[in-house]
Amino acid sequence: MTDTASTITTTPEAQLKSVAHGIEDMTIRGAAIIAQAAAGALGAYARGIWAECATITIEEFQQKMDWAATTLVSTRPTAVSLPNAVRIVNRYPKTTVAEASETVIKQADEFISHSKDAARRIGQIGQKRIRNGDTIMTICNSSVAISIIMAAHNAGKNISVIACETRPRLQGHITAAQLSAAGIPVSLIVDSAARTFMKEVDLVITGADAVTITGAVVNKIGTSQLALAAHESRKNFIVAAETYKFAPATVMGDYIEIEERSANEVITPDEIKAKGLSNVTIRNPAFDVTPPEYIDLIVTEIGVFPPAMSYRIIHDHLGWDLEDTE
Ligand code: RI2
Repeated sequence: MTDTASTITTTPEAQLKSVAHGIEDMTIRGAAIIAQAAAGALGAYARGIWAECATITIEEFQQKMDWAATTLVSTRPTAVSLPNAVRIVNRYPKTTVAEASETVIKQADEFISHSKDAARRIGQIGQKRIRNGDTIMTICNSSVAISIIMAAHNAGKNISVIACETRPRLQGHITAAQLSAAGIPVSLIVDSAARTFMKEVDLVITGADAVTITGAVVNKIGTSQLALAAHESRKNFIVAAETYKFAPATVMGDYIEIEERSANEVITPDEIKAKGLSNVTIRNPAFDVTPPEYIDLIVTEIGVFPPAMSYRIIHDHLGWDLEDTE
């Protein structure tokens, strides 16, 4: 299709790349939203290539869908919700392009609907672990951790929240704004104050980017320090994670890659120069790993589980068997 002054058109490839770029630069962020965006992009792409060329063969369709899947999965390496979503959506009968395309579109819609419903269910289930008068600490901006907190608030429980600002991208500001707008008393703290305030906290609730076979949880950098401080203070540490954030590849011994992002997020080149830090190495891992022994409960849309039950969820609920190994 050609762009003219009167109509701005774009190709299915350009549309998919636009979503991939948004995930990469974190315009689209949060493990659930990333997964929903990838699912939607795959559905739109299948629809687009089928509409663009009715003579496309099933082999050509498959090649294009494989390109789309690889493009999306390569954007951010840690949140397993992304490859899980792509794997779930990008399965279709290798019969006709019409049937394949319709299957991808249907599965994309179903995944997005399931993901939104899962967040609601996690809120309903998780809020039962919050008592009236509780103070909850959280980090980053997890839509499902917020779903639990909001569900407790909407159930009439008198709660307050301590939100860690979450350097370097300060997603904690989003959490503080969302919860205070709902009328929940919120305190915003610097991340390094987490242990100091832990004595005022009744429980910690975080999200997850990945849950491994051992029940370890990969989440925003700083999460493991909250878990350590909660463990020291004998406070419950609860993780909110949909089942599609559990990591099948870890069954076969794979590690979850911890994304290392640009140093510019931590300190700008001008600041480096002005502060005489030119010979200093700036490290910026976006996530860390919390061992299962510091996690009391994982709240999923199918119920609450101890970290040790992770394999059951991967095997029984994600329907993942050893022979699925790539
Ligand atoms: P939900 C986010 O990562 C945070 O680590 C958050 O806890 C996790 O994804 C899960 O978010 P980033 O996208 O899926 O901010 O619970 O790097 O919204």
